[in-house]
Amino acid sequence: MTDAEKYLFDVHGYLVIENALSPEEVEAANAAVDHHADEISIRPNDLANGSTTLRGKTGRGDLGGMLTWDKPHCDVFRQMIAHPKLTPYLEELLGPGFRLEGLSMITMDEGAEGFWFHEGGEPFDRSRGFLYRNGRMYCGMTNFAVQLTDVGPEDGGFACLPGSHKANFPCPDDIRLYHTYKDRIVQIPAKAGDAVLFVECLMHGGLPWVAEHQRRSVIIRYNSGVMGESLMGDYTPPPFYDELTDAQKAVISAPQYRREDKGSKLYRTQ
Ligand SMILES: O=C(O)CCC(=O)C(=O)O
Repeated sequence: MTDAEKYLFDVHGYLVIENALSPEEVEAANAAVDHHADEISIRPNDLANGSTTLRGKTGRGDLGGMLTWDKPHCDVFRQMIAHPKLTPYLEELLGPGFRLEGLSMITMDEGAEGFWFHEGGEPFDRSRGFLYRNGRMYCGMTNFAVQLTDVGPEDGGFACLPGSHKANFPCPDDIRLYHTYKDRIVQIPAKAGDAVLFVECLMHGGLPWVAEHQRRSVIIRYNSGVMGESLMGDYTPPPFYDELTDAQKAVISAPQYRREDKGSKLYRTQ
């Protein structure tokens, strides 16, 4: 992560990583989604949560299970979970031993509703926080929205209030519902293959999708190795675990403590 990227992520709570996927990876992911298009489940048009400015004609689409799809369709999604263009950001923000907490996809067709603005720095959430301490950032849940289709500046889709990951006061509901101070909310344009990195405690949501082409964003969630939000009961590796590379296995792990370099040789003798 460059100094400029650290500065921008600290100030805004998000960053656009251009060309995270190659054109071949984007093509493979879109072909896989096309093949599984009948599995996209259209939500019941309720994410606007009563907002008159976020409502749409239809619900957005959700798709999951990509890591378990038959080959070759699963391959590019398995590459994404430990992608060399993306893991350096996770190492910086989550530290060694970061864990995958989920991979799913959002689709939006023209007229699909937006998503009310949720999360934000207040109240502080142990699993979804953001801290700066002793020269580095410490994040809780941290996500990539990997774009499989272009997102133009007026298209809609992922939007946020930059800097809200550091909020100290509760956000008023009329701002969350996009009824007031709309000019403070930023919709993030990106090209197919770009990844929007954002910390979950950034207040974020979605604007209604107005473009003619389908929005396709792969949402990949991680947390530090000690957090286990998406884990219930005993940890069981997924059935496809043995098919993964070592780097991919490393992110599919039970919560664990990995001691970071604490600077003193005394720690290394224990
Ligand atoms: O990208 C969007 O439409 C909203 C995503 C979102 O709210 C989330 O990932 O929590």
